[in-house]
Amino acid sequence: MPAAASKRVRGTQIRRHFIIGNTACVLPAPGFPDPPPEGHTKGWTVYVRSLPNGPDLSTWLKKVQFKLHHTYTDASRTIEGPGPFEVTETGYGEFGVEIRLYFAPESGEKAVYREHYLSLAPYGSEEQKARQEKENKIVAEKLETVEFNEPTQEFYKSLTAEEQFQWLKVKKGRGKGKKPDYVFEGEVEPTAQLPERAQGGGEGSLGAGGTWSQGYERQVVAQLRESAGALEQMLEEERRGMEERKRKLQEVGASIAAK
Ligand code: SLL
Repeated sequence: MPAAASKRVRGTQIRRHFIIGNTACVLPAPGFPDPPPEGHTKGWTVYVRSLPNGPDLSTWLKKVQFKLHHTYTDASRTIEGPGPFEVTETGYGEFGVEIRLYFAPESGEKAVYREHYLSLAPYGSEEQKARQEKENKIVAEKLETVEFNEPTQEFYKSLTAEEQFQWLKVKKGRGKGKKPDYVFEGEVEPTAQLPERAQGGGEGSLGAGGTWSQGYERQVVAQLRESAGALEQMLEEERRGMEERKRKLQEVGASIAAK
């Protein structure tokens, strides 16, 4: 049962981006049973993860339930915090994994539902497909968001605490009697926001070294706007056609009445 909700921080929203996705490979492959189970041609891992430079999602995510296809024994797999929140399996077919996210008890928030459709086959351009085949690795990820509206005071405290960035730090120079000196790895400043530019893969590229960025987010938004524009145009043409039909109908009506 969730703990009694403490006072809420009025007028405050805290948003968290995170990743839901899967990797897949053709069997046999390292890390999977060899020979594979009868009829199983693919190995895969479905996961819920922090952004590469983002705060640790186990701050707010306490349990994940993955519901697999009913052909699996024990189709419901529950992973407790701090994770890693992932399930690795072998199989032959794609299906939608039902994912339930459970929040920290002090949040007073109800569990939320997400779905991830497993991608087991190469996708994208011919070049991308060729690379996925060569590396025997498919990565299919999407960016997800949760928003905590007026979080409880206790939850707000952990969502704004420094500890959630601890996982991005590497221990350095642990001398005798010295406290470990933590430094951030890589060049990107840790932040709860998406980075301005993608690391590695360049603007708008994902998987294989590319990461989520504000640049990529802008590109997705621009594409959506473009589609909305095209739809609006189609609607406008429909509207014009309708007016035309209406006018003709009236003409017919008028000529019948005149007879
Ligand atoms: C469908 N996409 O249309 C298919 C279902 C089945 C997934 C995919 C093996 C499970 C097992 C497996 O890959 N199941 O043998 O444990 O319904």
